[in-house]
This record gives sequence, C-alpha cells and structure tokens, in this order.
Amino acid sequence: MPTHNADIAAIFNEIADLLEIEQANPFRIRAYRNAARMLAELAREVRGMIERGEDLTELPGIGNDLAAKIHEIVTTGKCRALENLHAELPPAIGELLHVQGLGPKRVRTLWHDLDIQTPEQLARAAQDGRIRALPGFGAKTEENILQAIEAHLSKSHRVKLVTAAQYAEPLASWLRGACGVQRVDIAGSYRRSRETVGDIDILVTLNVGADGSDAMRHFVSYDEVAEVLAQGTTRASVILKSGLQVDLRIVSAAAHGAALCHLTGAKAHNIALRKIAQEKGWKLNEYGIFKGRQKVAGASELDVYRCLGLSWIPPELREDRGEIDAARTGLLPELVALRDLKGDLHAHTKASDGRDSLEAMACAAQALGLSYLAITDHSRRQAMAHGLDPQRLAEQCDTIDHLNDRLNGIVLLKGIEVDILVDGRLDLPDSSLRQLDLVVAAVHSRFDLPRTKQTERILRAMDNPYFTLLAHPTGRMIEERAPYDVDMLRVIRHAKQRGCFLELNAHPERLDLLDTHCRMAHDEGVLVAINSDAHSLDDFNNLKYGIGQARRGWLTASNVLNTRALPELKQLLAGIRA
Ligand code: DGT
Ligand code: CA
Ligand code: CA
Repeated sequence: MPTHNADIAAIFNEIADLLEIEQANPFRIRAYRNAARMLAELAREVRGMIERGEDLTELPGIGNDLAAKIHEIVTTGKCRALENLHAELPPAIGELLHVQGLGPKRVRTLWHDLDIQTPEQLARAAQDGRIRALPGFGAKTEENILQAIEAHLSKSHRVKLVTAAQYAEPLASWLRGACGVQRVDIAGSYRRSRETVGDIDILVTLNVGADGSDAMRHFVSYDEVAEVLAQGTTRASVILKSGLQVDLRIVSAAAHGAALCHLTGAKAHNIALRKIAQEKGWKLNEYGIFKGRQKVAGASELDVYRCLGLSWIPPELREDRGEIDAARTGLLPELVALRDLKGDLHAHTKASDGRDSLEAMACAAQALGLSYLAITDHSRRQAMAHGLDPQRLAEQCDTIDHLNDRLNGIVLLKGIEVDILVDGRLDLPDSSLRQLDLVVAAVHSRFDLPRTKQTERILRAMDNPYFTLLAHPTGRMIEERAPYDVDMLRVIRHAKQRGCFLELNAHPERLDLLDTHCRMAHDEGVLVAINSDAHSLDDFNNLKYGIGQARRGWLTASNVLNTRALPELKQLLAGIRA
C-alpha cells in the first residue's frame, strides 16, 4: 500500500506520463510533475501530516485538487484518477516515454499503428525493422530507437553489487549443503566486483565421482526461486522472487579452473584468452585446454593461465583492458586489499547526520583493525544535516583532543566534510580549517553547472591552502543520479600540482571515483583515499566495496593514501600545507 512520499510521487509521475500521451493540458501535466518532484524531496512524510490533521495545501504547488488526491492515496491506497487513465491506456505504456527520443506523439503512433505497449515490444519491433515504415519515422530513427531501448532495458535491470550480495551469498551457502558438492563459487560480474550486476552466475564443483543431480535438485528447490527458466543436468537458470536471474553451472573437479575462468572473465577477456590458445594450435573452453584430444590444463585457474604463458589474473582485472599483456610480461599490479588499510579518512557522527557518537565510531573502526579515523562531519551549509559552524567545530575539536587522551590503539583525526560553494570557496573560514588535521571537501549543490564551470569550481576549491581531499568526485549515485559534468583529467592533474588527494568513496551506492578514474589517478601519480563515509557503526563494512572498485582501477597499496601508517600520513598531510 503506498504510504511514503516516494510512492505518491511515483503515482503523480505516472499520471503525468499518461496525460502526456493523451495530450492533455500542459499546465495540468506540469502541476503533477512539480508536485511529484516536491514530494520526492520533502523531508516530512505527508502521511504524518495527514494523521496530525495538517493542511496539505500549505505545501508548495499543492492546491485543493492535488491535496484531495494525496489524501485519497494515503487513506485508501488507491487513486481513481490513475485508475481511470489505466482504463483508457495500456498499463505500461507510460514507460515508453522514458526511452530517449520518444515523445507522446511517437508513443501514440507506435501504439495505434503497431500495438506496441511495452518496452520489450518496442525492442522487438525495432529489431524486426517494423518501425521504419511508420509515417515520420524512417530507418535512422528506427536505429536510434533500437539503441535507446537497449540502453533503457539494460539500465533498469542491473542490480547494485551490495544488493546482489544479499541474494547471492545465502544461495551459495544453500548450495554448499547439497550432496556431492566440493565447492561453490559466485562468478561472473559479481566476482569481478562490477558496481552493478545483470545476473548472478554460480559454479558448483562436484567431488570426484559425485553426480550433479542432487545439487541440481537442491538448486531449483531453493525457496526463493520463483520460476525455472531452463533446467538440464549441468546447467540451469532461474528467476528469484526478487526478479534477479541466477545461472548455474555444475562441473567436475577436473574442470573447475577452466569453468571458473570461463564464467568469471568478461566476455572480451575470455575471447582474448581463447585467441592465445588458438594461436598455439590448442583449444580453450569451459572444460579445459586441449592439444588435440589431450587435456593439458583445467583443474585450477592457475594452471589455465600458466599454460597460456600468463600469470594468474585477479578477477577484477579481467576486462581486456591491458591485463593480458601485463600478465604475459610479469607486470600485473599487486592490487590493494582490505588488510592494507590502516585508517579511514571520512566518517560522520551524530554531531551532523551520523547516528553514533565519536567514541562508538572510534571503537568500531578499531575493531576492524584500523589505527586512525578522521571525523568529518558536515559543514554549516548542510543545514538539513545539522552541519557544523565554526563554534561547534571548535568544540568538537576539543572533545576529540580529550577523547584521544583516553583512547588506546586508535587515534581520531580532526576533520570536516566541507561544502564547496558554487564559486569554489569553502563553506568555513580558513581560521576554522587551520585547526584541523585534514579537510575533506565536496560538491553538494548545483550539480547542473556546465562542464567548465563545474571543473573550475573544484580547481578553485583545491587551491585553498587547507584543502586535503576531494570527496566523491563525480557525485553520481549508482542507477539513480548521473555524475555531474566535470573534466576529471583536469581535476586529477590539478591535484597532482597542488599535492592533494582524491577520494574513492566506498559507499555501495556511490563507489566514486569510478574504476577508470582510479586508473587515471594512478597514471598521473595522485594518491586515492578509500573512505567509508560511515554514518553509523555498520558502515565501516562498506570499505570492502571500495577495495573492490580500487582493484578494478588497478590500484596497489602504494597508490592509496590511507594504507600509510599514521606518522607517514601526517607527513603527507603536512606536506600539502607547506
Ligand atoms: P552481467 O551479468 O551483465 O553483470 O555480466 P557478466 O560478465 O556476469 O555476464 P554473463 O552473466 O552474461 O556471463 C557470465 C560469464 O560468462 C561472463 O563473465 C563471461 C562468460 N561469457 C558470457 N558470454 C560469453 C561469450 O559469448 N563468450 C565467452 N567466451 N564467454 C562468455
Ligand atoms: Ca552475470
Ligand atoms: Ca549469466
């Protein structure tokens, strides 16, 4: 039953979509869109306002009509206006408007002339070449539609790594309980630590002499399986109740390495490996490497790579982005690992929008094996997050000094996550920043600035003598918010010149820097800090996702700022201000 603001916003957006297709009055459509945007950003739940008898028309853009609809949705779970539109138009047709290049007029034509009602039907029609003949379309438009619809379909179906983990790990444990199973590996993009996955690929390896029928039965009887798409003796595909697809392969122990390799490497990496085998006159497939009929490798991944003249390649690098040459010439990087991190340089407490106290955060970081933690609450401009002004920041610094006298084995560093204002100044005066060990600076507003302006805003912030590192450098939220437009190479080169650093924010919804930017920072010689951005004790677990992303970006421990022990870190921090 819809009760949250976001649910109401979704209904209003859907009404606006359907009204657009009906070519209703544009003012009416805009009223729904504005209300949806307002609701999506409103901190208070309107449900609570209704319960308290508050007047909804006091909300911006809400008149009597929309107030009555919100009331209806919250109290009955329904919206007659939407139901009426659904009676006139196919239920999923609104989604077509979100395919780039399709407006209401085209959606109407596609529906009337070709009975296209869903994105899938649209993709099929474009593939079959049925769209080009429609009046006002043509072959070029059809090609653009095909590209746009493919982007649209693949976008909506990818799942964040952290979400995939919640489904994949328990399923793998379940499979480990089946009879005859030697080991279970989650392969595919999940093993490569891609930030999102399309589906989950699981490899079950059997004990010598075991048969796979028990494992197969075990798999399809998992209680989260909603639908079995295909089931054979060695492979199966299912859809879980969450909508996530899982592909299963069952192999003998003798083929474990070749199968794991096949199921892990991105397709391009696999093709490149296969080519190496072919050049030697051999054959590589998911069962092993074969010279004629003789199998020469396959039981372990190490064997497979070695046989091809390569060292073992970490899964995160298997994208065909130069790792194969590096493996051939012994130049693979020794990738950073979680145990290399000595500290964390970005965390919040309940002084701003975090949940826990300074001391609780310090203990949680220490329990994870860290020896320093920077406290970086928000600055004053983040009023909703109760950001710190100079006075409160000075008080927090005093508290940290006293706490450090008591703490044993972990040191708290004094910091701030300061807003970068639209003109590139920082949200606190230098006199406040000077007392801190480090200054984490971030863009939290005006994501829409044009590229040059956004880039120069950040460069100017970096020129502040107390600037230490740029937090979540692109601002993107995975699958939710696009990165702002910024010239990252210029930012990285400026950081090099200034001697400051970039963050790889490990929050699983951010993972920002992107892997390609990590590699850029590495190539330009700029150190990256892998930070949790913890807002509560549990959030230190995010660091492992940051490590996965850093590994995809080819970073070694020496490329990462917070692998340094505290004395060396302090020297590096002091170096920026010198
Ligand atoms: P995803 O699921 O879109 O996040 O990405 P992957 O990489 O998990 O792709 P998926 O599930 O289609 O395939 C699983 C693995 O199988 C993939 O890592 C590489 C391998 N693979 C898939 N298609 C091909 C292919 O056509 N040729 C070769 N050599 N390998 C393939
Ligand atoms: Ca996959
Ligand atoms: Ca798959």
